[in-house]
Amino acid sequence: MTRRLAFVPLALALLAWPAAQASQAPGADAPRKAWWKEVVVYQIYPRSFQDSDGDGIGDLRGIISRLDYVQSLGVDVVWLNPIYESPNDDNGYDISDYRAIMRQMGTMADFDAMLAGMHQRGIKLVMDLVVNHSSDEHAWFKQSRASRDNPYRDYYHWWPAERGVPAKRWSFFDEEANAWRYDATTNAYYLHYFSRKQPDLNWENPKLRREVYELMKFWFDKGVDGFRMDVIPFISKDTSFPPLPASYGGNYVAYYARGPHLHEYLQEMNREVLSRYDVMTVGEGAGVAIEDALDFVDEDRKELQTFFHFEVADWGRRKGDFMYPDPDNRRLPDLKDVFTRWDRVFEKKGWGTVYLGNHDQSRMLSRYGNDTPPYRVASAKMLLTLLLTMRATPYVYYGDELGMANIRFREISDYRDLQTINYYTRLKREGGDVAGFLAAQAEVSRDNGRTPMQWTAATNAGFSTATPWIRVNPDHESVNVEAEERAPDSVLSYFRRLLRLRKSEPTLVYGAYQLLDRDNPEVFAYTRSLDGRSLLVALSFSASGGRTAIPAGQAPGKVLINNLATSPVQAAQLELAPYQAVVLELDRK
Ligand code: TEU
Repeated sequence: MTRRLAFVPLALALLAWPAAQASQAPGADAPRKAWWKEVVVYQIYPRSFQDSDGDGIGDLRGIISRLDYVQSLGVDVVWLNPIYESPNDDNGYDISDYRAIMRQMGTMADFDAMLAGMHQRGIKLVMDLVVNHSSDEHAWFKQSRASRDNPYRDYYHWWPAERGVPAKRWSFFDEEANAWRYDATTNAYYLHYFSRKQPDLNWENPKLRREVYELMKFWFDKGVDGFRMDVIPFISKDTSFPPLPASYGGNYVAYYARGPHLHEYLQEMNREVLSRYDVMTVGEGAGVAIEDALDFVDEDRKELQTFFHFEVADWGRRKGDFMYPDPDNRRLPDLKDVFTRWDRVFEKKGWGTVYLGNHDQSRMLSRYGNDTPPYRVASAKMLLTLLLTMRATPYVYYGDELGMANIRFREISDYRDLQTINYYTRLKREGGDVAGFLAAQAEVSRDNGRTPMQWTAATNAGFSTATPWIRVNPDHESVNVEAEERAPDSVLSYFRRLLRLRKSEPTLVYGAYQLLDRDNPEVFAYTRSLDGRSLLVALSFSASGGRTAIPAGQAPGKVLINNLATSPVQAAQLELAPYQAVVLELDRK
């Protein structure tokens, strides 16, 4: 199946044009309609979803065997983290061959079968595009490092050592937090924003950009439906590598996200590749300031469709060091402000995304909800309600539909993630507080979000017949698909109902968002309105429930969904039980 728009005959395209215009949402200011605004995306971390060949690592045949389950959720799109050939320094985010499947994941034939199986079920596939950097084991880098006059030398960023030590660049994963690595073969330093095994590709070289566009076409021509673009704002660099400008106040990530030719390259990518296919794009907007956000997704600029911002992910974590939680940065009104300010950005142009968990975050339930026994089910349902009632494309992370929680490792030997391990190594060498760091990571490490999918109460949770690559959460004995399928009041059953509600209510997709009761420390309440229809969403973020008023001039109408059996409606106000979530119609008085 090829969806190259260039192949659509002109007459057909002209016929389709007025229809596309007619389907626009009414009202000059309402967002334009598009299929990728209406979908719900389910993210699968392939290493941890289902192992089929007994090596303890999830794989493509495993995913194929679970496609009926994915379809039963009602989701429209699967986003799959990288499955390309990789030495797995960073679990596939270090790619050594962009056109091959990682051996542990299976073969290209398995991939083709998986994609066909998804399409048969009406599910689209979004792949991960990791092109800010490659693996140091990629053939390009092997060539590049071999000699200074190698034709691939300029595929990466090199700083000749005779010019002295290059200006500091901070690295996310390096054992010394240093993004320059000296390589003796050619007496030069290479740049790596991530690990030493993830050298940054040189986008200032047009040959490299052409290679990227060709590999994107390779996957689109296979029928892939879109890309999630890893740290895409980092691609362009000032290759004079000056010291960090003082105006950044030490914030390297913000600097990385503002390279001199970034938008030029995104427009080129759109022209050369994206505009030729009917696909979806979501950039990982690491480091992007809110005032720069629209530049990436304004339709008129022809760059990307959407991106992930980091302000919800940063809430609850220490400013300036996301490896630590921060109890003083957990006020509900601040979280509401994040949602409200980002909704405003895309009010007239562009479009947003919403996520509460992914493979780089600890579990949604443990971070924003309450995973203690009396509240875990209600708060997991409440958070899913938030996800599916925002004006933005929702991304649901595997296992969050069950209420999976943080595993909270105690020992450094339990961890598999280089981010935690390398930070620990540095702290230990510097004589830092490693016990404090381990306590922090138990709450916020990425490995919390990477434990195996919980299918059953059996050994290894039905994920694998072998010892899994990372430990299974012991709570799988009660939190698992099999048990939740049987229980009508489970998180899973609620999620399916909620998803049907989202899909049947255009108001939840396109309706204007209005925050209510901003200073309420317990309840997050807002309305969504479209074409005279108004819905009220009220969410308790508190173990003591909370109350909020029905907006003046309105009366509570039909309750569309409620995560608890008790009704919160009390005349002119809602009295919410702990972690209660409700969506109801508002009638004009
Ligand atoms: O993440 C980039 C990124 O900004 C993360 O390092 C994030 O800040 C951090 O993990 C929060 O805990 C992307 C991928 O999503 C991540 O999995 C990769 O490790 C990274 O790029 C390098 O490719």
